[in-house]
Amino acid sequence: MKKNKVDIDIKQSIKNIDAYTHVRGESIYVDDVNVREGTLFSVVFDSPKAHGKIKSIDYSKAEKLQGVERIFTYKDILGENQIGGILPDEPLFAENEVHFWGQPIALIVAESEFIARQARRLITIEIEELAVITTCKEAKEKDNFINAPRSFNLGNTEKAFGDCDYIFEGETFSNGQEHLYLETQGAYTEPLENGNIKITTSTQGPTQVQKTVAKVLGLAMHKIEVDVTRLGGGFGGKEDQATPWAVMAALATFHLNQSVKLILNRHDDLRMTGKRHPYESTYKIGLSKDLKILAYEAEFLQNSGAACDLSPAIAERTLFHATNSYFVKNVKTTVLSCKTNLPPNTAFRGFGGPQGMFVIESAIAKAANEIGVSASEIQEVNLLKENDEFSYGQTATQVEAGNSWYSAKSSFNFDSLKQDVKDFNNSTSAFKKGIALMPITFGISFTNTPMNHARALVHIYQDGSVGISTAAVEMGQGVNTKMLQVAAQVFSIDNSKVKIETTNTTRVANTSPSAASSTADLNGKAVLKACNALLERLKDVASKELNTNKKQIKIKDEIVYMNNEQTNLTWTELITITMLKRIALTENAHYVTPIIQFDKTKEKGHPFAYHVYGTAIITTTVDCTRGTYSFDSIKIVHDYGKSMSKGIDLGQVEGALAQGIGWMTMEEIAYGKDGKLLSNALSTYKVPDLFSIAKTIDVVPLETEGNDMAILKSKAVGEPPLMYGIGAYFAIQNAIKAFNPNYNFKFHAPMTPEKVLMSLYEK
Ligand code: LUZ
Ligand code: MOS
Repeated sequence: MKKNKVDIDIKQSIKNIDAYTHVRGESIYVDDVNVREGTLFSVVFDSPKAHGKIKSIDYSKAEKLQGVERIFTYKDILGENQIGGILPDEPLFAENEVHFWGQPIALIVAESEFIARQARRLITIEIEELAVITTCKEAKEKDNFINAPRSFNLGNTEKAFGDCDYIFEGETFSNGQEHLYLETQGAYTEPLENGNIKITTSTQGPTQVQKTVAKVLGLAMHKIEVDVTRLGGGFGGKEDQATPWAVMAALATFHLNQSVKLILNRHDDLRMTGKRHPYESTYKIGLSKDLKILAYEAEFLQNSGAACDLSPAIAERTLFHATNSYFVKNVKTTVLSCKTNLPPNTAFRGFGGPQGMFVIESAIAKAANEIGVSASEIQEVNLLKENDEFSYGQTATQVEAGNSWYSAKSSFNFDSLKQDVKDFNNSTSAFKKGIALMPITFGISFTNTPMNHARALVHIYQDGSVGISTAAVEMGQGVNTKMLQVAAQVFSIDNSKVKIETTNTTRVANTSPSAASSTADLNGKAVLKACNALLERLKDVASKELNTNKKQIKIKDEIVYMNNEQTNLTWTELITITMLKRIALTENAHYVTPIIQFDKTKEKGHPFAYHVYGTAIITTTVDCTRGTYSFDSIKIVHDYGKSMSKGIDLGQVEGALAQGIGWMTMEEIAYGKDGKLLSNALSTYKVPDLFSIAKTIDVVPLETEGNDMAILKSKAVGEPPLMYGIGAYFAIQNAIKAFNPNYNFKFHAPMTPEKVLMSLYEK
């Protein structure tokens, strides 16, 4: 095997094109937009109870407050009071009932946000309380589901369990996770002539906003223009849940014919928005003597919250990733989307995949502990191989599960790391170390096949500069930089000649949200297609101009070459000539992912363009007096394909890793039995900081051919590395076990210091 010790040279790779304005504080977010004179400001009045009937609401005092313009409720909606994307089960404003604490009831519009907030305190509401459900177990007992269960099956588990030498069963819990985008949800809406409305907002899904505003306001979609410059973070939290705020502001603009701003403050955002879905799951795993997993069953209870949102799609991805990087011949997995009185939970980096992977990793850890081997032995013998079948029918090809695993073990000398941990544990008692390996396999494409499309609109202006519009939303992940690279590379022009325009529904329409790690692939391929079409056109013009065959023409570094020899014709001159010949310098391209399909009636198909692989080795040290822990090192071999933007991709790996570790170890969302969010501030909700991650992080690219379905063979990188964080959970478990031989492995994430301390001294 090749040695993969190729360090990323960030200096060599392109800088994120937003870096300059970011560090100078000049990047524009929704709250930075220059507002028009007379702009009004608004706050949302939300439910102070998790479940009940609204008996009465008194707005009169609030309405009389000086500076309050108007209060909008469901009664002001001329279209449909409905924002549900998959199922129509979510009103914009509650009518007669409330289903979660923080559910929007009204929008208060005033001369200033301060006045709107004062007015909110003057509203009184009387609610007849109904029983509150916060857990999946309760919802299941009461048959409270969002939709019908889904099951993915392969082989025959019942029969296979009969052949197993070992069978283990257990329960797991993984908690939700707050997105904590730096930029909270918000929108700024402006009236245009003839009742048209322009919306500037922080959404991953501009079309979803446009469509929903049109539906709620009872207008045609062409009356609504949505514009997105960039997001201060999304992480899935703005795939669907950026929509309601834009709709509310647009509703006010529609009625008042004035500009309206709505920016949630952090408390309001934390309380009113949904998060990663908590899961309560059970598993049964069967192995042979030689540690092959012969059968695996799991039932996933997803805490969907009070409305559907994206829950069914997220539940589906849990099933897609239920066996992570392993080939299991007999699989039976079921997911139930449980309706509870929490805010509707939503997309979050990984989209249900991490929740599924945590369960099989728990099952493996449990089996290893009971059998008396290390988990890595079980992991290793079950790794996915070429042509293995996933439970959903897709055949695994270009598999890098084994490659990344063995590369990680050899590049980082796993055996000696393991020995170091052992030696350390033998020599100290107040501190213990733990080590774990975490392989990942993540499918790339929206699992809902019709969503896998994108468009690009490319203008070459007559001075030779280029403007590009796509459906891609920049949310810090660097997608605009990648789009720029594609165009600059195809035309062979300087990066400074290319501008990436805002994401706007009048320039690129009917778009899928920027999500599923697929944005650079889908939009990049569209840019590639448009630029290639323009290039062909330009080569035609050049060949005529130079009296030669088009095949002899090449453009390199803004110079036209003929037979590989430099000519006097420059890029800019060629553009001028093309313009004078009245040939179009604009192209619009549409890209759809080929091959993919999925049949939900059979639960079989080929849903993913390709998979991303990798393996992490995580080492932790637990302070056995305090229950605190730190991570000594995280060493990763990651499958980037042929990375086109190494610095950006490394940033994605590091950021996702931090977020995964946060989810697994410290971020503890807490709701009271009454459905009130208790972890409602950063004083009670701890997210990773610089010290929480690891003293050293090494990320080594796996040298592979890349994949043709990936943009320039540079594989999707947004979500997959989050799941390396799952290894942190198991490293901690192993350290606890080294201290307390009586410890019974628990699979209840996050593994907070409090839980670690209890576990260290458990009898
Ligand atoms: N969003 C979505 C996603 O709508 N469909 C998906 O398959 C998906 N996967 C990951 C993240 N967001
Ligand atoms: Mo998503 S979790 O918005 O890619």
